[in-house]
Amino acid sequence: MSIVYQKRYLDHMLTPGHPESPERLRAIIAQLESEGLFDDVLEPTPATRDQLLRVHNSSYIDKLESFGDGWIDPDTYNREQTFDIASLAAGGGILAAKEAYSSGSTTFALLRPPGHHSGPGHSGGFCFMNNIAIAARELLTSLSRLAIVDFDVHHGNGTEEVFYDDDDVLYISTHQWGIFPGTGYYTSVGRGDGEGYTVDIPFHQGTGDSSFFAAFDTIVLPMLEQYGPDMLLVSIGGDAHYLDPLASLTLSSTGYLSLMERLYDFSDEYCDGCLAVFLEGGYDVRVLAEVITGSAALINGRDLSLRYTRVEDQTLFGQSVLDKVIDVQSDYWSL
Ligand code: OKP
Ligand code: ZN
Repeated sequence: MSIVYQKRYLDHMLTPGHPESPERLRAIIAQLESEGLFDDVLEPTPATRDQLLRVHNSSYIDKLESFGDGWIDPDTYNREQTFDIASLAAGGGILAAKEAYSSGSTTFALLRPPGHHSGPGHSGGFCFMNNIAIAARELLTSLSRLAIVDFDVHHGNGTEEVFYDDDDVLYISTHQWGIFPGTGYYTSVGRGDGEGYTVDIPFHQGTGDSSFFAAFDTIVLPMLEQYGPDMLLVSIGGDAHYLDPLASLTLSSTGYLSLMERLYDFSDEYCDGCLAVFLEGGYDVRVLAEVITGSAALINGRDLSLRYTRVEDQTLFGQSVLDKVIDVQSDYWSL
């Protein structure tokens, strides 16, 4: 397992007191260090313009580069240094993806700014460049199909937009319905060649562990097995946790680890161990540190003792949503 990280990610700041703060990465790294899991660290270089151009259009790249200080969208504040740090985050994603693929192992891309709300021509929700999409496009120059599982609490509208017409990337997102960015309908299935290769699972507030396990066991993993990607990429956010201040799904830390174990086991069995995990959101820094460190420990065959594990939810509250997704997606997958 290796970690991709650059100290410069800490220099990225939105507005004072903003939840997407440098403290998020500081907390993760402190806990990884205390568990002896911050030894194998790879330092990225910035993504090149050609690499960015595989996802973003040139007018948007020019806009980012010259924007200066100000709100680039209602939720996202740009600064002089943003373009350089965002390029370094995109480069970190590329490095994590290539390293995982060439070594047949897991990598964690501990990046700021995050990426999954940024599309070809826009920023959004604290994201400037779509790190996971840029990394996926880079990998697709040498392999043929990829899957992206995005279980940040927010819909990864940027990632979905990038691959909506494509059959060489299967995009699957679980998210909370009714919050930012407002997309991620269970009826969204992709378009043209991409029809059947987008999957949205929009849970209602209050949905927790048991419903996520059912989603993974009856939808996500069967689809991944049927699709057979060369490699698995994951967008993880700590914000689907019950303690997150920005959203209202109720995964526990135990739930997170159990989901990560399923994704790791899949990559081990079907992708020769190639798995790259990208950090997106997560705004309670103690929780974020716990779920990322816990995931890294798990992949190293260790069992971290967890603090934020409120009694396991067994309500299957989200089953009616899963039924709708299964109904729609059964045109494309055997579920
Ligand atoms: C980024 B990531 C209403 C509130 C918008 C933006 C949330 C961005 C989340 N304008 N909040 O996916 O964690
Ligand atoms: Zn999020």
